[in-house]
Amino acid sequence: MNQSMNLPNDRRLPLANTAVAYAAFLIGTLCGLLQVFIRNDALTLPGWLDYYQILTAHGLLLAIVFTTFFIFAFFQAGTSKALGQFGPRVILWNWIGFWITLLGTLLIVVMVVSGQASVLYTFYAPLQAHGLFYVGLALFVIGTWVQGFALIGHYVKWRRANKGQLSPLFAFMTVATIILWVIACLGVVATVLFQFIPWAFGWTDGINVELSRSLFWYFGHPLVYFWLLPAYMAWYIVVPKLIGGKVFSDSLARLSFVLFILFSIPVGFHHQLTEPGIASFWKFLQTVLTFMVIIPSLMTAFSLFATFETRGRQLGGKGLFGWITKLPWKDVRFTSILIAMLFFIPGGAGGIINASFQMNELVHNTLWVVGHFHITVGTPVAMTFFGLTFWFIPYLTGRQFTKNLQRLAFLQIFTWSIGMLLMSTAQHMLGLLGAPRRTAYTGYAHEDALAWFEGVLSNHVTMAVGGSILFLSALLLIYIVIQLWWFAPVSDQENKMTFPMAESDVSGTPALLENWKVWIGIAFVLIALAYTIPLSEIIQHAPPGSGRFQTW
Ligand code: HEM
Ligand SMILES: [Cu+2]
Repeated sequence: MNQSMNLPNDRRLPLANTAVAYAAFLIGTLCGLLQVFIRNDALTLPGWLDYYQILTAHGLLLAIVFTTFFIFAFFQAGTSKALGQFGPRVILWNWIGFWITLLGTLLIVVMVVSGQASVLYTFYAPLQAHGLFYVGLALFVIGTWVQGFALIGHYVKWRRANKGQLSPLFAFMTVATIILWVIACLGVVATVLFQFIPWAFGWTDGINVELSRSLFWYFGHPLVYFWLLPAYMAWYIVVPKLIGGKVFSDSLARLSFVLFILFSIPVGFHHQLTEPGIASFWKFLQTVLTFMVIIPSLMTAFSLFATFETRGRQLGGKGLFGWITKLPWKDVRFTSILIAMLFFIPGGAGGIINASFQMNELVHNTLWVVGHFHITVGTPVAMTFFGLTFWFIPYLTGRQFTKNLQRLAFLQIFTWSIGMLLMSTAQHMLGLLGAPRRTAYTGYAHEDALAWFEGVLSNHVTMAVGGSILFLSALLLIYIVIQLWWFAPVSDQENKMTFPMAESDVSGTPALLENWKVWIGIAFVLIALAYTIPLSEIIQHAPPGSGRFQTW
């Protein structure tokens, strides 16, 4: 600890964020472990602890807290590297934002732990949590905005000092992600401030459920891009550097991020395909817009593999696939992220299935969906963050990622991959056979249906085995994090970690790509097209507001 006291602010800030991220990760994965055993009827909880309480904690701690804190750590360290050291105001506002986000997090956690907010991480009305839970959510969002705007302030200053120049790719992508996040949060802020808080504190009688769900999903889909884009930043910028290559195309990279801003927001209805109260036309329109995201996704996939192939060939790889063997597989910082990418191939394909109007009918609310997000956010994003952690903490603490730790890191990503393969495959299969998600036990189905759940893979036991391996892997990661933070040898000059940022040639990149006014403008036009009419219909034709339900 003493050593970290002396670190400069642009190190301490990301370290503070990383600490919260990994604390949340540890508790969150422990909840996951309990879940797989409870669902498998191998564990019964004591009366004071409820399955849905644990599941709420799991979703929030991993999908919201772990991701967000880690992302800000990455942004802070990366922008101070790409654009130069933070000034005192940027530092101050980042800290203020960090503390507000943390305060919000603690309030949320206290409410969930004290059993007053078992509403799951989507907090659908008419389930009602204690009012302070929603206050916690609001603080959380405000805190991230303050950190986000502090970083944008740093960026604006750089642009003023470097008139007419495109910003470094890392900074551009950070700004794009923060813009996406701020626009996305408008929905959740609206429903929390104007619907949930007045309702939970008893200032209003009922809540418009459909409106709250629609506003939630206006936020909930771009949320997944808020997780993904920082992982893509690692893929576009960090990985090429690790393998000794360059960014394949600067303009392609920037264009793909711009397209993500445009096409990830006006699409929330694809989570509400089974809901009455939204006319099919609007669901259809938003589904079409959803599929537009395939374009920047494939652009990303193409660029990355082109970088790998170019580099592999430079290193002497021959034939169609010879370049693959030339990549630095022994470097866990690379290998972890490559495996993360591979998981994203079935993950993305599953997403296309989920978003397809008819196929959604089959998988909706089943364990399939749980399988899906564990091979999207739970592995491609999470394991990219693990891969970053291996150099990021040494970079921040000035310690060494020793050979022994590197070996443990391989074991960690290997076990995470195996555990996830087992767990998510079981979840996908069980889901196809009709096993529901978000239920504490599954023994209530018809006996014929129960027999379907006795396959080798389509089995809650397989899911539990996978989940247990995952939890062991999580513990191993925490061990590595602690070592890198406090115990690994302090690095000498030779072993010092740097922040790997690949070169990106901006000479062919049109300046228009960094004209945020244009892109934010188009984003709002698309949002208005996709949402104005259906939302006003939901408001005008609303049934009487719903009363509160507390099922726990
Ligand atoms: C030890 C590792 C993990 C295990 C054993 C695990 C297990 C599970 C299980 C069994 C469920 C479904 C429960 C149900 O529907 O009844 C679930 C839900 C979920 N998991 Fe995980 N998980 C793990 C890691 C992660 C990670 C790393 C993330 C994200 C970064 C994540 C995000 C989620 C989310 C968002 C849900 C949905 C919660 C809800 O339906 O409200 N999980 N997890
Ligand atoms: Cu979505």
